[in-house]
Amino acid sequence: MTAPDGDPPVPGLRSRLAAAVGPDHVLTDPAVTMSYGTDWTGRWRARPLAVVRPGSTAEVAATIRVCADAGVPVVPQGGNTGLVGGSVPRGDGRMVVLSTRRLATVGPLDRGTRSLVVGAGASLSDVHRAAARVGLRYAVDLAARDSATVGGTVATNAAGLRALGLGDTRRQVVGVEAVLADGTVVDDVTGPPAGRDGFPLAGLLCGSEGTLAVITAARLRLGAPPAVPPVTLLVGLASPADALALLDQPGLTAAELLLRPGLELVCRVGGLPDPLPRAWPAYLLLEVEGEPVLPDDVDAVVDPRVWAYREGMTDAIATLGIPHKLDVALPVDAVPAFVAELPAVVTPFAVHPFGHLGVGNVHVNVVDVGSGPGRDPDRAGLDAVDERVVRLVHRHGGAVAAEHGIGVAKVQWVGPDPVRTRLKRALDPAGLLNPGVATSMR
Ligand code: FAD
Ligand code: 2HG
Ligand code: ZN
Repeated sequence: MTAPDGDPPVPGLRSRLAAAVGPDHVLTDPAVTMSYGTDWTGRWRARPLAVVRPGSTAEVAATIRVCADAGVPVVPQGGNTGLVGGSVPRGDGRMVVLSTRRLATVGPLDRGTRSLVVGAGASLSDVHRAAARVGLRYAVDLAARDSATVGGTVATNAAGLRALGLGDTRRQVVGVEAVLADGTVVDDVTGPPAGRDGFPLAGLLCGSEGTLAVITAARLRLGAPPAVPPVTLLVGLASPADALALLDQPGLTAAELLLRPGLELVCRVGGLPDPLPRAWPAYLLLEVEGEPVLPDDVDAVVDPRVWAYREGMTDAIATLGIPHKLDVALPVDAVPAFVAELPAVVTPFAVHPFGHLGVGNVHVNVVDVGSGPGRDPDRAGLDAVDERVVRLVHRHGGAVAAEHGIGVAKVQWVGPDPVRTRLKRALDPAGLLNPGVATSMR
């Protein structure tokens, strides 16, 4: 394969990849591959050298070996819904995208341990449906459930809408099968679910962001759904600080914060009515398995459909332009002050903060409201704003990376990590897997 535009030629790569996965599953036409080279927000974009779509673990291993021999970096990609730029190549014509979407098997289920083996390319919705068919549920859920894959959610340690009550992905992964950077297949998925002969791969690979191995399958723990449907309500609040008093109640599975400008945006974009008779500066969506505990005078609507206001945020913000997303973690009590200080910090841009208040995870979305979709946010000067938001996060005792991972968006803020660096050197000494992601090495 010869890459255009002066990129280094990689002789014979295409035919070797075709031998590994079949010619139909090696894509090189930019009209097709650019969608794999563009992240969900449109902020990161680079032409893949090729997109390879293996249909089995053996084909993943063969692909990795071909790329390792040729010295071509590999970007593992699932649903490409990641929001930190880690699922697309860096630099035109330099990296192969390994798409896991054909690894979409669901099952078998082990009834005794209530655990389900799933291919890395299965979507979260596939897992939810499989769990529901046997009267169980999978704890992790996101608005991107139809596209986000099991491999991607393990690789990012996705948390999502019910992390408060049910835990993040790490809490659900019992075992993982993966391919290392030299093509070795490692596995603690097959065999008895309680077997622990090998190294606990789930702990190693949850949150590794495609930098240590390509995950090909996972064994996921399923749980019993609540005996009666949960109560979902949206509460109007005079300020985000008022939300804190509502967090301490039994059976709380979700506690999601919205501010009035964000809610208005979702209503406008989604054609939704105002959810409460009067407008409030802030809103808290609560999901409670049991009886919610609320003050008498609270303005609230009880209806599971209020999830639409919360789940519509990301799409609604995308209509304003390409946002700078900083998904940050804060001590829960610090969230109201952090959110109150944000507008001054991001000026002259607009900010839409929202997120998983119950676990202190705030999604800071900074937008150049004048830009409209498609404008390059870096040229608009949003980069400089990140620095100021990061300083505010640190002032409040927070961390810059939370459920979305580090990707390329946060590398400059997290600094070198001795454990990450040593693991990377040990498992991927040539820097084949997702170079530039989550670590400044290679
Ligand atoms: P991708 O975007 O394809 O990849 C993400 C990262 O994982 C990349 O670094 C990639 O290299 C790596 N990767 C992917 N598959 C593999 C694999 N098989 N082996 C090794 N590495 C791999 N995230 C949350 O945590 N909580 C939310 O509530 C949430 N809501 C979202 C809502 C919307 C509308 C959108 C667009 C995104 C949301 N996200 C959320 C972000 C995103 O959905 C998650 O990060 C998700 O885990 C990514 O899954 P994916 O399959 O799309 O992975
Ligand atoms: C969510 O919680 C996602 O809806 C996306 O993590 C957050 O769009 C975002 O910033
Ligand atoms: Zn989130």
